[in-house]
Amino acid sequence: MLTPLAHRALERDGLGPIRDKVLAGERLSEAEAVTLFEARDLAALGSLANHVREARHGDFTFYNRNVHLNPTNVCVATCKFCSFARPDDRHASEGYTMSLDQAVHHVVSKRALGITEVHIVSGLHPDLPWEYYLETVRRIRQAWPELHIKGYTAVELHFFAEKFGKTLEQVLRELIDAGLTTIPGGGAEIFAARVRRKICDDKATAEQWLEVHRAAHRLGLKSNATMLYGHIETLAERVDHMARLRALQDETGGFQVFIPLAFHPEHNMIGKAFPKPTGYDGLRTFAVARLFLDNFDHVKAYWVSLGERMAQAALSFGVDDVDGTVLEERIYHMAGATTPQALSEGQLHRMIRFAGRVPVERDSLYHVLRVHDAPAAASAGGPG
Ligand code: V47
Repeated sequence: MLTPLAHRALERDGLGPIRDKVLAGERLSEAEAVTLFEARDLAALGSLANHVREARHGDFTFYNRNVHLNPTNVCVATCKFCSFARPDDRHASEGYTMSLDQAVHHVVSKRALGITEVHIVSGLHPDLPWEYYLETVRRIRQAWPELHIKGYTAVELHFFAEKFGKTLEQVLRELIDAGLTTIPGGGAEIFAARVRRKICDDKATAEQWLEVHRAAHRLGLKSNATMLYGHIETLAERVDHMARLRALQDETGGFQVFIPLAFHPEHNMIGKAFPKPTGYDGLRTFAVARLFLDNFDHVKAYWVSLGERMAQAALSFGVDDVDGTVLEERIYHMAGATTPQALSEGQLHRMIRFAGRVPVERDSLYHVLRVHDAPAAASAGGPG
């Protein structure tokens, strides 16, 4: 429910008509989304997004028990924001490529932890054969039949199709046969051509990224969508990004969740020019996403990218998912993230409970595995 104070603030700032559309369940235009980004009263904007969040999910806040696998950071692309990629693994350049045994062991060794998902993201390696990617999935599937395998961004899948002379359908079908179950949202960055030309001009275009997801949805795979914010993009370009996702979602219904990712400036080519986006910017981005993406069920605050405290605050700005235990994250930590490399289930519960929400363990398709509705402990502070 919107408080009288939020109503008054929205009226005062001329946002009454947008509020009325939201409350009536009507779709917002791109211009209205830009207006919301520019709203003066962050708390009132948050209340509106929270209204939509609670109407959809109540206090439920989703997380999963997952492990990340980054089999190689060797990459032929030269994205200016990336701190993870290396041109080769021949010298002491922090470039690495796991053998198949290492990659599979990295995942299977976590079995005792009750993990339900592996999230696989690699670099665009110039030499690895197609069998390497297929075998990674196949061997994890054989060793651990019930594990969800969320693997390979649209940028990687597009690269595989080009490099190995296959259609997107062939690439996806072979991976599905090997055991792939969903596709992560990485590689989307900002769709606007102006931005991609400047920060990632040698990987899949926006149209190609969207085409991979369209093909995946057609084959019955669910997928996620990200947006890298807080660098050279304008607010209108953020809205354009979300509008393209909303249009594809209207067409296929295959996206599960939208994940705004905060730019991390350390050890990459553009970090000196663009400091880390502020908490204010993060919160308004989550709120506008929740209000604009009326056909997305979930909005995720990836705690690794945002920090645990901001992720907790985001739960009042439209967010209903905090990702998971993560286990050994590399991409953000090479870009200066100071968050832990993993959180225990207990830490995730505390983060969620002390924001007044209910932790709900989900699987990769958002089936509820367990609702942890025990009351919060008596201490007032929550996670330190
Ligand atoms: O595509 C790379 C981003 C993404 C930096 O699908 C950076 O559930 C900030 O997509 N600063 C990969 N961001 C991670 C990703 C992801 C993460 C969590 C959950 C899911 C999901 C997907 O990381 C890349 C890029 O947009 N990234 N470098 C950086 N310096």
